[in-house]
Amino acid sequence: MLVATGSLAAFALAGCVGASNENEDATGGEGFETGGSFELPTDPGDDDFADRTGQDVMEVVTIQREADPQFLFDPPFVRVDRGTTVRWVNVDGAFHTVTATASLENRSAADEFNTTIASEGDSFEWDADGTGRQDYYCSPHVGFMYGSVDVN
Ligand SMILES: [Cu+2]
Repeated sequence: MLVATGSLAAFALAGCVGASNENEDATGGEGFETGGSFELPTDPGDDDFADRTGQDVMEVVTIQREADPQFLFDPPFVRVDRGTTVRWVNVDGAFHTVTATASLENRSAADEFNTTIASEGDSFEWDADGTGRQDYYCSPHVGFMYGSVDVN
């Protein structure tokens, strides 16, 4: 079993687990353990991005954990093709937002999008029309719940 103990190491391991089923599962999940504390990087490298290229629609789900971070976007960092529709889905029932930011290190609302996915089943779709990275975060959980879409 995967035991998440480190910070970046745990994140990398979780990513590997997800890799085995990403072809059949367009709905995001990287297979994060609910236990084991770690911290998401605010400067993710290429290897931190889950490859979701070749999909018309891909989903990022919200998950609640028993350890830090308490809430996550899953997968937090995702690479898609230009033209992909990214759909954030609230599956844990907690109040979240999907808020664009110009920087993961200094998270503050930017113009691109800022919406609430307030309860279970709520979703938000964004068409990745441009290229480059679009960083975002959740306002109520700004300290640890964030992610990035890298559009190729
Ligand atoms: Cu949140």
